[in-house]
This record gives sequence, C-alpha cells and structure tokens, in this order.
Amino acid sequence: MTRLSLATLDALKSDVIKPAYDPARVSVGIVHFGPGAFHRAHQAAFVDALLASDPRWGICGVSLHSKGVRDALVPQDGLYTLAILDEKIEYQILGSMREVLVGPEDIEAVLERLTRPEVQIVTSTVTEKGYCLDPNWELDFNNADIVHDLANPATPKSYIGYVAEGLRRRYAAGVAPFVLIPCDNLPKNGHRLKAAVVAFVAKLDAPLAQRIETDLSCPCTMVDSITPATDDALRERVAEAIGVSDAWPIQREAFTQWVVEEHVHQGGPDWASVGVILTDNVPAYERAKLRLLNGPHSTLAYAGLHKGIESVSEAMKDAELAELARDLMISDVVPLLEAPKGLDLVDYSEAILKRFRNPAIKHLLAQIAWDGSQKIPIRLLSSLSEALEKGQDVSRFAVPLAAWARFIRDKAVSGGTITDPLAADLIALGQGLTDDVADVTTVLAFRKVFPEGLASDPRVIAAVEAAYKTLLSRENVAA
Ligand code: CS2
Repeated sequence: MTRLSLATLDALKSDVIKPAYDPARVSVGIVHFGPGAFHRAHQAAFVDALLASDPRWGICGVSLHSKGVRDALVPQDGLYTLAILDEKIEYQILGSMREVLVGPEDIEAVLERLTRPEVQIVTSTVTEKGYCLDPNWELDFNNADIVHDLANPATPKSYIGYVAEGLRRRYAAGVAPFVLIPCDNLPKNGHRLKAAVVAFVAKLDAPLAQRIETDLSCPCTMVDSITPATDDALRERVAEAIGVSDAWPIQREAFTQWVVEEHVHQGGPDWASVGVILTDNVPAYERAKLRLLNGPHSTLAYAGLHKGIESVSEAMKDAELAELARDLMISDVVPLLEAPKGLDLVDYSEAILKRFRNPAIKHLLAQIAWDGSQKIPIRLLSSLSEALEKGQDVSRFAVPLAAWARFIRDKAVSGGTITDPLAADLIALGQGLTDDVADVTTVLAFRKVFPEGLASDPRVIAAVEAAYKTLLSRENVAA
C-alpha cells in the first residue's frame, strides 16, 4: 500500500483534513523533547493550526531514548494522522513535526538546533521521571544521567543536561535564551524545571546560573487530552480511512486543552489565536486537572485491573467503579480546590466522567498504571493530605492505594514487569507482601512514595487497611 508522505497527500480520501499550509515551507522554530503520542496528539496539533498563518514554528522532535518515532516519521516527511475518535470521527494529517532527531545518535545536531537564533521555544513531554527530580521536587544530583551530564556537559544524556548546554552555547554566541515550556503533568512544572536547570548550571558555572535565573522564561502549563497508545488496530483503521498507510498514526478524544502561564516572548507565536489559554492562574487549572482527571484515572486503573477490567470506558460501566470515581471527584476532591475563573468544578467533573465513558476509544488501564510511584503522590496523595488537614473522610482515597499494593504484589508474584522508574524496588516490595492486612504497614513504609507524616496517620492506616481487606476478601471469593 502507498505510504503517507508529501508526495501522496493528493492521494488521500477526500474527507481527510490536510495541512492548511505547505509543510515543505515551514521552518523549525521549536525543539520538542519527547515526541511521543501525547505530544503529537496535543501540542503538535496546536502548532499545526498556527502554521497556517505563521510558518516559523515547525517542530524538531528529539527522542532521548528510542529511534521509533524517527524511523516511522522520516520516510513520511514528518506527516502522520491524528484520528479524533469521539462523538464525531475525524482524520487529520498533521505536518508540524518537520524533523526528528535521536539524541544519543547525534548529540551535536540537537545542540546545534538548540543554539539556532530562530529556535525560540523548547518544549517537553518527557514524563514525570524525565525531569530528574527528587521527592522534594529538586534536581536529583544522584540521578545517574545528571551525574553523567555534570561530568560531561558537552555530551548530555538528560533533558536537563541538553537544556543547560543549549543555554550555555546561546549565551556564548550572544543569542537570547529560548522560552522553555514543559508540558508534563507535574505541578508547578515551569518553576520546578527552571529551578532544576539553574541548580544544574550552578554546579558548573555560578555566574551563568545567575544569568539564567534572571533571564529564562519558563512558564507553567497544564495539558489535557486523553491519548491512548497506538496499536495495530488503529494502524489498520487509519489506512482504511485515509487511503494510504501510516506507520505511526495517533488517536485521541476531541477534547484538548493547553493552558500556559502568561509570559513575555517578543515576536513569539500567537498562541491564543489557536485556542491556547494564557492565564496568570495556571495552578488552579493544573490542580483541578491533576486531581479530578488524573487522580480518578489512576484510581480506575488500579481498582479496575484488580477486577480484571481492561479499559477506562469498561471501568465506567462497572457501577461500583463509576460511583467511586464520581464520589472521589465531587465529594472528596472538589471541596479541596479553588475553581479557575469561570469554571464550575462540578460541571468540570461531570465533563471528565463523560470523557471517561467515551466508547470510541479504548484507553487501557494498564497504560495508565505505568509509573505509579511517580503519579500517585501528585495525583492522589496531595489531595489525601489536604483532606486529612480538613478532617474529611479519606476512605475513598485509600482504595487506589490498596489496589496499587495488590497490583505490585500480583506483578511480583507472577513474574510480570512493572513499567516504573522504581520497578526493581517495587518488585522487591511486592515479594515481601504476605496477602495479609499487615501488608499495609509494609507498603506505607515505602518512603519513596509515602511521606512519613501521611503514612503514620491513624486515619490513613485504618482506611487503607479496610480497603485492602475488601480486596483480599474478593480475591478469596474469586479463588
Ligand atoms: C493518564 C494521562 O496515562 C495516564 O496516566 O492519566 O495520560 C491522561 O490521559 C492525560 O493526562 C489526559 O490529559
């Protein structure tokens, strides 16, 4: 079958949405680290809309680990299909990814892009772990890549190392710093990223760190769009719908939101013109999204997997899980939050529940279960500790924690793998569990996830024990 490329754009079926600009005339103005599915479904689509009026903002994607995206997209001239699967189904060809580099293969090429004056924006979706932060959200100087990059700053491995060396070269060449825009689900992502970069540079060149502290614009953001991983079923569906083959199409729901802290960027893109929300109140959006969408997502993931359920929409068909998600959101989390201006948090929660029910996509719970050690503190423990402070009931927060413990134990016992930067620790933890309520003490003592104060609170212990007992009793019935 013919493959998607600039040369085959004319062969596409007539209802396919094509770029409203000539991709070949777009220049690279953004370097993006982590060009995975989420970026290609989300930011790259906002940029695609921008390119129709301003062709300066093409994206150079940089993969820090795998070659897969480069190998799939370069033969397609960077083009790929975005399948929007919702009440309405649409197939759109995006052309904003103009280049893909693989960091470890050509470090110098990445640094060269980072130093170009016309590259004015650097963005990232490198997941929580890609920021190399410690549990206090500060740069982790024990992280192996950070240790490597401080010893070898001209040949970095980490995202932080690349940004630092890129900025150093820009200053040396008299080029103004880029604007740095992190796009991961990390609270206060801009502040934390900037602090990490400054801390890294301070070890090498204190005056330069000072200049970066003063000059670097690193706005906080909130990103949102449900983007299940690509599978062969999607590849087949897209080929059928567009009329040519695409090695790596992306799927997402129709909803997409990008909230960016207002920042100064003389001559920068007109983000607002393509629907980006620029505000001085990103934290309110970010807290609402992390706790009302991602927290319940992880809850459905661990509690749903325990029930043998595969996807979010199936979990929402299970009356008990659907009620748990709704009550957790509306009764437990909403009272802890400040609403962003003009947003009603109950309506926002209902809209999220509707998104979870979207029957047009199959969002695997196993995918959401990845990286639990990184996600649970941000999505659930933050709300849990505030609920404790306010004297609220915490029994529902305990359900995903107990289910996560069973998830770890099941993986450890079955010899399965856990996708998590702390996988080895977690497997060891799971092997020490004895299928008894005493396991709760063992799990809550895991300090890389549960802070002492929270884990020793009798209300937390009692709630997690109760949830754990329920799960154990169900397993016994099932057996
Ligand atoms: C999900 C998110 O995989 C996960 O952990 O909770 O990727 C979620 O789908 C997005 O944040 C939605 O914007």
